[in-house]
Amino acid sequence: MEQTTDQAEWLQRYRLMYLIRTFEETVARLVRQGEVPGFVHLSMGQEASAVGVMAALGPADVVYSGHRAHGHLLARGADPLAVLAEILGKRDGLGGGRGGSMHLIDPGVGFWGATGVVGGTIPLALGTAWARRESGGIAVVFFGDGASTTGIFHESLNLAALWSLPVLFCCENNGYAEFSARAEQSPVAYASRFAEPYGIATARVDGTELWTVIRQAQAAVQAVREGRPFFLELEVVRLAGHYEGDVQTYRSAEEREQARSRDPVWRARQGLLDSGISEGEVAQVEEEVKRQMRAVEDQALAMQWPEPAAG
Ligand SMILES: Cc1ncc(C[n+]2csc(CCOP(=O)(O)OP(=O)(O)O)c2C)c(N)n1
Ligand SMILES: [Mg+2]
Repeated sequence: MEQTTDQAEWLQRYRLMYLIRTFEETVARLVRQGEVPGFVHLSMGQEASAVGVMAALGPADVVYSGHRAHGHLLARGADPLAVLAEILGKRDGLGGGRGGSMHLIDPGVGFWGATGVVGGTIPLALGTAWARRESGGIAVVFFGDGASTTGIFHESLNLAALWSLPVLFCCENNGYAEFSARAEQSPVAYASRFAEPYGIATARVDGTELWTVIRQAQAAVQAVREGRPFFLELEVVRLAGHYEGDVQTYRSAEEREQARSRDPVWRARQGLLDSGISEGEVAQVEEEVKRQMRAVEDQALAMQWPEPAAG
């Protein structure tokens, strides 16, 4: 079948989501094999949020993230080999192998950094937005529902509203902060409610549905380009543990099963098939991505470590 432009674009977005999933499955296995120094937080269940928001951005926009950042960085267009090399601590990784999974950065694709400090990049996005008011670019910051209970988050919302900064707050609400469900961390059910008293426009969407995220992100980005902050809450699922190795005794089997039924990669795949793209075409994309990841893994494992004495 000859593809229409739309179908080609959908397939391209799905490829990216599938790449993020396959990348993280590879990382999970490498953790089990003892190849990964430091902690790793996987974003399985949050792929539609990453790919959907990035689809609404332009090259002049700047993105920040937190400790669950692999998907954001790959969706922004980073080279999977350079990302995996960094996670493995290799010399040719994005940060020379010194940062690891929680401190990814790639200014070349407009990704100005991730951090293990919960909420830590939110004020950085404010500073970037301030500096970009004249140039037209916007700042986007991803953080979790847990980060929305920190002081730095509220200080940032206050200033962003006061100064009408072009910043898009993307809260990925996966219902957990480490091992605590939302109801155990805050009496406020939804993070976007925090934005309302500051007069910041909000939207709360199903963050597991790619096309919903794209549509809503485009509207949000448009508002921000006109000079107003916007708070986009993406309701996602956390399909993995808080960190790799977390046995999740605090989650019931039913709740985990329910989360799996909202798997964004599976939902995007179904959407492709419903739109008339054949099973064969989808399977071919998946095969190509798996082959790509096998090559990336082999190359990353063969790379050199940094010199201990090097800066
Ligand atoms: C300032 C700070 N406080 C506490 C922690 C410990 N910590 C690491 S992840 C996390 C939970 C974050 O939850 P959320 O923002 O919802 O992100 P998620 O892990 O769900 O993606 C906490 C409390 C930290 N890293 N930094
Ligand atoms: Mg969370």
